[in-house]
Amino acid sequence: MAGRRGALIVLEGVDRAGKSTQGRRLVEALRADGHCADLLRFPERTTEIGQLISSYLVKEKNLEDHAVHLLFSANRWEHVPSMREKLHQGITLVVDRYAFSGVAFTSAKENFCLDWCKQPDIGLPKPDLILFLQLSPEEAAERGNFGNERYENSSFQEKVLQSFYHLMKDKTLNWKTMDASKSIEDLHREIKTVAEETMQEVQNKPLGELWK
Ligand code: DGP
Ligand code: NA
Ligand code: NA
Repeated sequence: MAGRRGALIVLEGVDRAGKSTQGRRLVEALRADGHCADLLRFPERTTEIGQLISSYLVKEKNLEDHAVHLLFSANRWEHVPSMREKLHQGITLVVDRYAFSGVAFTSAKENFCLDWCKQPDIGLPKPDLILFLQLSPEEAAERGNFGNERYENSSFQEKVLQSFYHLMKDKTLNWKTMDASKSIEDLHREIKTVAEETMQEVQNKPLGELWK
């Protein structure tokens, strides 16, 4: 059936900005309004590649930095066939982290340039909307301590944030910065409004390819 496609909506932002909560709330609200919507998250830890990534994040395993970058990317690529299929069936996908986290986290390490980091994710389905949940390091700190996973420390997260700001300068992508210091409810309402606008706009437009 030729028809309207779903939108690809990505949530990005620093730790504790509320991406996972907002992703869940958005999918619930869209479904309640009669839309078809699914929630995805990356890394998706349940696949074999995802389990490797998970053991790296919980520090059970050490992996070389380039190798781990490629694993995160492979974890996204292994989901592309099902993502494309769902989008073309008219299902909107809400994705908790995507290639932008991939680039921001690896490029925050010593000796990694943004350009190298982008290469393996070139050609992924291009998001129709990227919501950047903005929260200052001070406000994030008020929401509790970091966990014990790799990357969960403030000096690294500050570098990650700078990489995100750099990626957000790309005007070929539809970035929207959202103030994540608002209440869960207020932020949810704003996110739902922009998500619905995007779903309307893209339904007859082809899905793009990222960074191509
Ligand atoms: P989360 O499950 O959303 O808390 O993400 C796990 C951690 O992995 C988090 O610190 C962000 C980081 N991360 C997510 N995607 C990537 C990626 O593609 N590359 C790297 N290096 N780190 C990532
Ligand atoms: Na985390
Ligand atoms: Na994630």
